[in-house]
Amino acid sequence: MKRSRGSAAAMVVLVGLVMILAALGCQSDKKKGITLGFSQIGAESEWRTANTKSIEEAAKAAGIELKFSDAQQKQENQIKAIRSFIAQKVDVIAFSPVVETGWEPVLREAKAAKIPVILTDRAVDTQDDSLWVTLIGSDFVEEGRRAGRWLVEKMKGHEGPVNIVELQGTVGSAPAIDRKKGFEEILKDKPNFKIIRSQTGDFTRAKGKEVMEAFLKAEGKNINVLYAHNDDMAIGAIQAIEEAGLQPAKDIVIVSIDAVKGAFEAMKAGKLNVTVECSPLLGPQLMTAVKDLMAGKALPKRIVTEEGVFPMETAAQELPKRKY
Ligand code: GYE
Repeated sequence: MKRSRGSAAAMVVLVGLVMILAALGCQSDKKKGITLGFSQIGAESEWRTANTKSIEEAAKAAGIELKFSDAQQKQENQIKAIRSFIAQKVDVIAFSPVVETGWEPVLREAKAAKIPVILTDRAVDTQDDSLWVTLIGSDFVEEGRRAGRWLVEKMKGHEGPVNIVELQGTVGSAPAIDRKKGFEEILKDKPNFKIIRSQTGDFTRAKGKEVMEAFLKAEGKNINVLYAHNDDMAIGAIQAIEEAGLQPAKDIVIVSIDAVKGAFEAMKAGKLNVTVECSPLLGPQLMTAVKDLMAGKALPKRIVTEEGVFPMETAAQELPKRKY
């Protein structure tokens, strides 16, 4: 009797021990997993939705827990999302900043909490570069130059002025600032090329159409070229051009950036002249960077995506190969 009571007590202790060990094991398993907080800009374009998909799929494939937040193109929402990631103590924060300025306070909060921050797609304008680890994305100035170089070639032999209207991306965003800069850099010593009107279409089809309507109303047949900072705005503008009784890609040469499927379809239909590639498929590179960071590896300050230029003639051949 005595003995069996003793062994029952030992059993209880043993079971207790096993339970404690299991709980500890569970905790350390949890610790092993990486949590990434990602603040996305919104869903303003075909590019952006492809970018979101790439990040979600790559996180899954890498076994990284993703906390995803959509800011609906508002900086204040991105700041809120970053603060909530800090409160949740995620391992790494990544975000695609809608505009370049205004990030220092929240980035300092992340730094104080010792949470590393990776920028994807767009740059920030901060005095202190130690507030972020690396920027993964395209060289937007070079994309603007590529658009400009293609246009100069295309207009060779054109007599008289080349009047350009420009649909800019979101005001204050890195791609809008840089794509304008690169394009103007190529045209600055070509006096016959003139940007006669330039306005933002906020990277959306609806705004692209609306602003192009205004351009057409003001300038009519005076317009030789449309330079759109992304394909969605170009596609919206094509509608406006057709509704005004003009032929897109013939009466008005159209140059845009991104190289999303919609642009290849427009080129195949003979309505868009060229698109400069900007890849949204940043997910795999981001997950590699997150893992490297957690493994204590040093990352380069800049990770640049490789991209090309696709004129109309290549559309039929390229379209089936496009992944976004
Ligand atoms: O070109 C545009 C999107 O930041 C590169 O944002 C990105 C841009 C892209 O809305 O379509």
